[in-house]
Amino acid sequence: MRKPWKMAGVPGVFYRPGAPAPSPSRIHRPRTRDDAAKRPGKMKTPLRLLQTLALATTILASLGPGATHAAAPRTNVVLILADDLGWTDLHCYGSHYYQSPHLDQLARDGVRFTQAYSACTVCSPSRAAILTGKYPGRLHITDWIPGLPPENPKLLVPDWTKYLPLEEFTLADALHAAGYATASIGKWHLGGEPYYPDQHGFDINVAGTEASNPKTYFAPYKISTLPEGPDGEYLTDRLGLEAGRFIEQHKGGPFFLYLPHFAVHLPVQAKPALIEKYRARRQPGQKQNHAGYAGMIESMDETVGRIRRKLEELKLADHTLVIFASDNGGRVPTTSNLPLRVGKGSCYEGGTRTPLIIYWPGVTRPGSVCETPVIGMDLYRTILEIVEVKAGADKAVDSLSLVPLLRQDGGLKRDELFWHYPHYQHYQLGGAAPYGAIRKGDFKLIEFFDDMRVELYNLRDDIGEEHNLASRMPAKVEELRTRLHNWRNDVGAQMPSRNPAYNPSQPEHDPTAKKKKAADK
Ligand SMILES: [Ca+2]
Repeated sequence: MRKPWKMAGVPGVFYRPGAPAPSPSRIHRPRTRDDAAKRPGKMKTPLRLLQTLALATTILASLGPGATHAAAPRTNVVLILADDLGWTDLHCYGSHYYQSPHLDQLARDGVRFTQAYSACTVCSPSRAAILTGKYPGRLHITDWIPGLPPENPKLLVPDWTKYLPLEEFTLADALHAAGYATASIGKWHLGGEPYYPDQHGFDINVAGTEASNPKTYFAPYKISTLPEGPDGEYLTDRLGLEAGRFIEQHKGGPFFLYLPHFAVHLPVQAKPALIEKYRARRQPGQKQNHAGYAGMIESMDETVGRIRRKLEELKLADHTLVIFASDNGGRVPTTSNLPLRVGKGSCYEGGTRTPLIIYWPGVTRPGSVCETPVIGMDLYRTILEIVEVKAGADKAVDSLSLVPLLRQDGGLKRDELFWHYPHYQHYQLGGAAPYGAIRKGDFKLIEFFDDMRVELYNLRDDIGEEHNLASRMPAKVEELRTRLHNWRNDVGAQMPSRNPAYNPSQPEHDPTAKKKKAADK
């Protein structure tokens, strides 16, 4: 029988939402020699059991109304982030080539969002946005770190921030302060060692560094924050194992597991058996047909299955929130994001529309689909509201809780989203020149900073952004452009400047220089 003063040591038992967990001293009646004399020894009899339960009830009552539901375990959080996984890269999002049975199951259990966006078309800004609940434009973290400017650009990129400042109060900081064990297992890419996850509210950092991708997915990895695995071990499998280990160690809860996979970022390297499997699945005319990439998706999907099995085994599944997202659109031509236009690094939907699946046990209706536009920052307030931790009004200012959508009892008080990318993606197929964009209702306006031209699309009728309506709808252009400019002023977004050394007789960049190639295995 657990003694009442030991119950205080069980995280969450006496927790009240919005307040720190009471210290053991608050409920631990000091033991005296007199007490010891009265104590009849080990509590074996039903009478002693009833007496102990009565005492526990009295203690709970003394803690006030917030403690009445305190016996329920606090909700754990598992946030799995894929890298560069495109909108149609899962079977449950329409792929007929890639297989993702565990994520498909997660979608059957929870809510699948069809208009979820990343806050940026590349890695670091999107991750910073999720972790801070702020737009990249506000953070001044607007490109992947450190970025790669072209040789002869018309515009010079602003002096942007190449790390996640320690002053930022991250999602992990918030959960850690509320008593959560916190782990970042996987890619970080938000600055060097002074800005690693352990400086941002995470108790544990496994494999997180300033690097944008692993040199190789097969051990030896040579990642300074990851103890080396046996030769040939596969990195995605390893991260899944580390995640399982963390859950096991913190099964008493509550915990926050942030699992930002390196997959499916370059280099494209999959396990040989999976490459063989997907080579055999190729059909003529398929837009998605990269066997190595398919194998990477399957391995990542398998970690989702392993984690969910672990949660079941440990009887944690009914109070563990599971979220799956991607940090930007799929890279072309490795994959195809059709019907969306191009992919990662572009200003079009292929660059920022991503999968998002949320499973909140007991709340989300199995197999639901949500078509409301949402964005990466929203995860911050969504998670905190679900786990009943308050976020101050000055925190996560660009984040909106998705709880009304998850409960299906309301909408969002917002009909516009913004993107700000004062950089170049000259090395990416279909990549962007400096731009800003707004989506308001069904319309999306893109403004290109080199000459301030605009493009306007109606996404409801034209999801592939093939028909630029700007010349036909000047009033709509003006409305959205004014809103976009006002937003930029409000958040203090940095703009690029004219490059006095720009040579118009030369191309802005040499397309063959520093070209990134996928290793087609
Ligand atoms: Ca990425």
